Amino acid sequence: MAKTAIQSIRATEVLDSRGNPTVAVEVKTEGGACGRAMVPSGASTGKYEAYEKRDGDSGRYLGKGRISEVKAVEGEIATALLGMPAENQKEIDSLLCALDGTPNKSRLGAGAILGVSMAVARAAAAANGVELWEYLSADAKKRLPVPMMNILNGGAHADNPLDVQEFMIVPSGAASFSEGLRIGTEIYHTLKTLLRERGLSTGVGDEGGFAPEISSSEEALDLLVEAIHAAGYSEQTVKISLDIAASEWVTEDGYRLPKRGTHFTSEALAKRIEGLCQAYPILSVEDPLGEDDFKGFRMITAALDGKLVVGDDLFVTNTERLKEGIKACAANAILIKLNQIGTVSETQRVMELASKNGYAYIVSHRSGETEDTFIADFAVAMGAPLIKAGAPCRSERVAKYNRLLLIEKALGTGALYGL
Ligand code: 2PG
Ligand code: MG
Repeated sequence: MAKTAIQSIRATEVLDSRGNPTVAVEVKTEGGACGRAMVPSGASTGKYEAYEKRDGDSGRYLGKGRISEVKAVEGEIATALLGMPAENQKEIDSLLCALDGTPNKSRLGAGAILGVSMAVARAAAAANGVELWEYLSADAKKRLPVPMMNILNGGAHADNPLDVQEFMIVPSGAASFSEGLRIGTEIYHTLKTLLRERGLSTGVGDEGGFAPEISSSEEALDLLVEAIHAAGYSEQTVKISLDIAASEWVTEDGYRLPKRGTHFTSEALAKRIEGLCQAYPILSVEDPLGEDDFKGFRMITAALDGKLVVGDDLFVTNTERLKEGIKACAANAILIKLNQIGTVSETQRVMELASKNGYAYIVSHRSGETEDTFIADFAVAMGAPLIKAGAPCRSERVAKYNRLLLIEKALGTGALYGL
């Protein structure tokens, strides 16, 4: 039996950063290599995402248990995969999809499938004696992604009155990843001081960003600009990115801000966001419109020439959805979340399609995370120019940044950085 053949697959129900159950998977090879992975979970999930299967047993974790996915991993999936070489990632991922047999992985559950897919990649890397980023590398050039740090939280990630979900700072003008991370972190602490001075709360939301009792986007953006300047930086070095997460606002007749109650048509919402993008140093805007509003996306992409318009719920890391977007000229960048599609190989495929069609890609965490740092290695391996991993606060967010610091060190002077 080959040393890299899969010998065992185990799964465990563990907790994510919001205290909800998720799935951890451990894959061992005949040669004694081991790969572990944990699956994240979203709050503002797109309706076209792969299916996160929860038990629905109200007697355990308020119905949110993941025992059925654990059983799927240790039962059907393990039976099908035992003995296969762990390097056969593509074959294993196709087999997982075929075994599930549904278009959205709802039979076995996307958590079970992705947990196995990621743990297999880690086991193969370990069996080959290399780091995950080296093992998955598509390119000889190594790029460290620019961090998009979500330092003001709103929307579904915080109980404050802000309707926009994420206000991020992006130190794209820094000389290196470590310098960018330091700059972003200094701005984060400076923002904390500014909030305190104004008597605003410095409690944090799901992604470690502050969640003060402010309601207007302008007020939030003014605070960010002030914090950038007060920390000693300029808009040349540090840009701002927004995740509007507008799928959360969709109603039968357009959009309604859930907290403020204001109503918009697609055109009016696009205009409102265009206005914000022109008034502030904005690099990118994610999900400015809802997940079915390809027409609105096309409009705003044309209007916001030179800025990144990012599809998250719109594309859900899915090649078919991205193809539709390319045809419709909707957005010019795609957010990449492994658990939206459910296997490593499918995620790589959508990134290749994006790249071929001139769409930028941004690797992203979920609002419900774990200490797993897979996305840090994955971003480097895939040459992603940007990574969205939250504020420099809370260990499930910081773990990704710390992992990137270690990769940067390992790469030495060979590491590229910047957009
Ligand atoms: C998003 C993500 C991550 P969630 O909308 O981009 O920030 O949030 O994981 O809740 O979908
Ligand atoms: Mg989003």
